[in-house]
Amino acid sequence: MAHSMESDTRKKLLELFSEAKGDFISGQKISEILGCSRTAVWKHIEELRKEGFELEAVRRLGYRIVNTPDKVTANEIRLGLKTDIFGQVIHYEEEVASTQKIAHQLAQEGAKEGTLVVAELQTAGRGRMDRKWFSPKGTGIWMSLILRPPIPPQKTPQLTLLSAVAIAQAIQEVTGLVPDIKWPNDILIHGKKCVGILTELQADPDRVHSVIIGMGLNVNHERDQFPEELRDIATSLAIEKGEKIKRAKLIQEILTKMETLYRQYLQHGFLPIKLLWEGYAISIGKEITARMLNGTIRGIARGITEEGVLMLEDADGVVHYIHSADISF
Ligand code: BT5
Repeated sequence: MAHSMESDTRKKLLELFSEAKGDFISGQKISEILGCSRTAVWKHIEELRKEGFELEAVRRLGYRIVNTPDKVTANEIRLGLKTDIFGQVIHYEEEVASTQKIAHQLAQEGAKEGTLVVAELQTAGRGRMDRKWFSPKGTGIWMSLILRPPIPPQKTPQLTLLSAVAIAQAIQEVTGLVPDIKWPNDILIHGKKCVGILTELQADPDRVHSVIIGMGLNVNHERDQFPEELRDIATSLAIEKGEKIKRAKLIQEILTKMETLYRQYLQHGFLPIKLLWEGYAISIGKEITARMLNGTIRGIARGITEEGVLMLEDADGVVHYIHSADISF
């Protein structure tokens, strides 16, 4: 596996281009700021070009960035990223079994909060309960974020809901589409799933070591790129929007929204998140079926508790508190 943790120089160079907002920066200035020779600058530029960045070079004016590729490399995500913590360390891989697996490993080795693992392709992407998550190359966002929240393990499902809100907000901001959240971990557009979230823990009974938030978004898939069995239940943002979306831009927006909500959450608790979540929720007030490991309950979804637990009222008026289930309408 080729690891790509780019050099600080490259990071600085991308920051420079980001600050220049499409204007030229002279080679001289770049070499002064980066503290390297003009030849070295030129080599870095060539490297960026190989990654698909379009850079214009004009004599006496210098370099400017014309276009960024639709890639999810660390460079792409970094260019213009405005967070303090989330995504400040990025592990990008072309191909992985599952970004969750790598994130778990890194978390165990002590990775910092906010570390992001992202890949172009997952060969063994997974959903809850070992279900498969379809993660083809180049069209989706397959990523895992490492958090180290000072909360007890039983509260971590709240982070799934927090992530769902952040992703919904980011989708709305970038595409203008208005997504729905289906408790607990699906985001739908026009009734079809385009995002799945998988929250996993490394914890003792009373202490969380890390929470790994796995996020899978169908972004630029076309209808016929989905396997038969998903075609009627899944969709992508591009299908719904009618145009392709820059994935790195969306990742940046997700990280930004998540960081903001996470700060709010740590400061004020779950209530503000719950209110936002309810604004996107489609299951509440509706008749639904909840399938759990130990049985099925049909009833009216009455809402979620302060803890993020679903309240489901059956035909006898009994309210069931559901921690994890699959919901259908
Ligand atoms: C989820 O599980 O929705 C969580 C998916 C999390 C995926 C991310 S990608 C990055 C990170 N690395 C991983 O390995 N995983 C995470 P669940 O609620 O169990 O839903 C799984 C079900 O969704 C499957 O059984 C299929 O029916 C359906 N499905 C599979 N792939 C899909 C896709 N690409 N789009 C929509 N639905 C899909």
